[in-house]
Amino acid sequence: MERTLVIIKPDGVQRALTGPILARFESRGLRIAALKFMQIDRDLAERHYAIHKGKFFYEELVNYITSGPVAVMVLEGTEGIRVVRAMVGATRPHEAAPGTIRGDFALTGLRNLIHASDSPDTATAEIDLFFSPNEIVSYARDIDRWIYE
Ligand SMILES: Nc1nc2c(ncn2[C@@H]2O[C@H](COP(=O)(O)OP(=O)(O)O)[C@@H](O)[C@H]2O)c(=O)[nH]1
Ligand SMILES: [Mg+2]
Repeated sequence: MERTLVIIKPDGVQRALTGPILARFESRGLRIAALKFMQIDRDLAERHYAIHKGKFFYEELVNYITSGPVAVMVLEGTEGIRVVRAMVGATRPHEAAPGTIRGDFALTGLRNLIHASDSPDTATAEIDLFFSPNEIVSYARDIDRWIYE
């Protein structure tokens, strides 16, 4: 069982794609361990995107992620980090494969709808940044026995 952090970015919320995107993860079998709707402030954005500080697109990136409300969640499942990244698709929407979230719902530029952790280390750090331990729920669903052998 691996946990990963997903953010439906401001363009995803504004385009009313929060539900359709979340539905894909649920349909795949991933389990929601935490979920909140919020507006990211500049301080949190800078901490979340610290790895990109100094890059030419950093300012634009911070402005983008703080430009409107977002849906933030922790998802869990077998190989959760890799599975979710594969479902998200390539960073540039026009390069994202059909069948991926970006490849099905986004077209151009870097308004790419969604963030997902890219490694176990970043997943741990990002989950920590957005959720306190008591906001993350451990539980089993009745359907899990039909998903997990
Ligand atoms: N404006 C601009 N934004 C970028 C560029 N590269 C990446 N970004 C943004 O920064 C985010 C983080 O970049 P990265 O970690 O490489 O991509 P991701 O993990 O696929 O989201 C991307 O999702 C984009 O929103 C760029 O060249 N220009
Ligand atoms: Mg990234």
